[in-house]
Amino acid sequence: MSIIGDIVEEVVGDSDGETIGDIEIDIDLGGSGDGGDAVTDSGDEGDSESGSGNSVGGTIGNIEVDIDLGSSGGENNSVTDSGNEGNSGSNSGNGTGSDSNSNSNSNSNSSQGDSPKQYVFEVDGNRVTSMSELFNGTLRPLVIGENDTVVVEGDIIIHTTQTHFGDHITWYADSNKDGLHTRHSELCVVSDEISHKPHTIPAIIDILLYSSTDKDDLLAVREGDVSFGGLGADRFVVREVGHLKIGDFDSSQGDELVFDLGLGLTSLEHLVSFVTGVTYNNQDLVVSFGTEASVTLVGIDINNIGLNDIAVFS
Ligand SMILES: [Ca+2]
Ligand SMILES: [Ca+2]
Ligand SMILES: [Ca+2]
Repeated sequence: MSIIGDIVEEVVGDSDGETIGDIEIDIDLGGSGDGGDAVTDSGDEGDSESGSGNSVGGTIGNIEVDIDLGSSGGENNSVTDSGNEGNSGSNSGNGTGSDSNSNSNSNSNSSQGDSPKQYVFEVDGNRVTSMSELFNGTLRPLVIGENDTVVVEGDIIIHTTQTHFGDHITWYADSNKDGLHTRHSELCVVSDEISHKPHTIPAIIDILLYSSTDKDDLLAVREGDVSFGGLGADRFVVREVGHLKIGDFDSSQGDELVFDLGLGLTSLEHLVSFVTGVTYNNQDLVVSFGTEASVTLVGIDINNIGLNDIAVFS
């Protein structure tokens, strides 16, 4: 079954707070290194494989992760991060992309590059009659379903979707008025009237932004946009199963990766149990969850990020 199926089954099935049994992930990506960089992220003994190449090992509760990153390391560097201690690594100005988040529409047609995903709306009065997204230079129609309401309010497009927890609202803006909108912010409005299983509704009920400031931001991480936090302790909130990318994650600033999917994830261990692969190439860390989902942290120092930079709410 696919990873998504697993997650859905976990939520829809008999997930009454059951604990995950012993789960061991041991992935060797076949590196050609002759030394191992052992990064141990817990007080417990990791599963110390003898494979060559760089490896990340850790034990989280009953779950062991021992992943061979397969890069061509030379000498043995051992970094131990004990439990919940902060990562105290020195960060040498990892400024990747921190200046490119000005939310200006570049009119680029690329949906996969660093420019934000762009949308086109057809409007009749205050009502949006159709919406599409620009993908590889062509407009791809998006369905406005019976659970969707899309309206115009001034210069802003407001898209409200009724969900199992209440309303999800996305605001779109076209600051340079070229007819191409980008996502500005989003909000989950959790209904009081519906009873929910724990962890199946979003925990964060504040507005998430799609562009950053130099202060501490709460940012949406969505497929198609590269999320930038800029300066400050930013919380990158994952709300979507998809291929996600963060352009300037910086643990030393207090940045945090937050999973708030509403899919029934109960803990960090639970999330880790769905990890199928980790790669670290050219300072990009890619964590895969099957073929349908991944999180890429661009330009990070592997020694300066740990499991304590991640929070799991739902
Ligand atoms: Ca625009
Ligand atoms: Ca910020
Ligand atoms: Ca930051």
